[in-house]
Amino acid sequence: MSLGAAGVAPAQTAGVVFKDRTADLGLVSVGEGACWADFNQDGWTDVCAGGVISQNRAGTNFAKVAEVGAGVAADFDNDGFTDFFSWSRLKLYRNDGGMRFVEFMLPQLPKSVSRGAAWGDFNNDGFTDLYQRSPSPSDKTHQGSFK
Ligand SMILES: [Ca+2]
Ligand SMILES: [Ca+2]
Repeated sequence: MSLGAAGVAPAQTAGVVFKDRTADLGLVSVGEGACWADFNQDGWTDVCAGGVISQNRAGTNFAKVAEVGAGVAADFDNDGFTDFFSWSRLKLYRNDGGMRFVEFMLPQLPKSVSRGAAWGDFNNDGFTDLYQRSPSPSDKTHQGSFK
């Protein structure tokens, strides 16, 4: 077996084959970014791709749930349901009980085009904070309860 430049065997060496099943499973693959989370806590990992959150229906296909734009997912209010921040729309969507996403008011955001975001508990208070990336020096970090 030969190893690549990084010392890792290529996928085909291990017999792993990836097949594009995007359209077969009812998904759209346009837009920027994607994320996976079990938004309705049914044990099946759901997906947000092409700006659409889609529910995994027992591994057989996906059903569109909400159009939310490109973004990142995290449970910002610690209720057990994964929420979603759309950096392309500059909106926070609270997951209301599983598969309903309701816009949640954020503090005033910089009036600019966002280029991404990330979640993390930056101040270690147990609440997930939000970092919003923009091309200006007004990058913002929003903390905890968003009050
Ligand atoms: Ca699920
Ligand atoms: Ca939540």
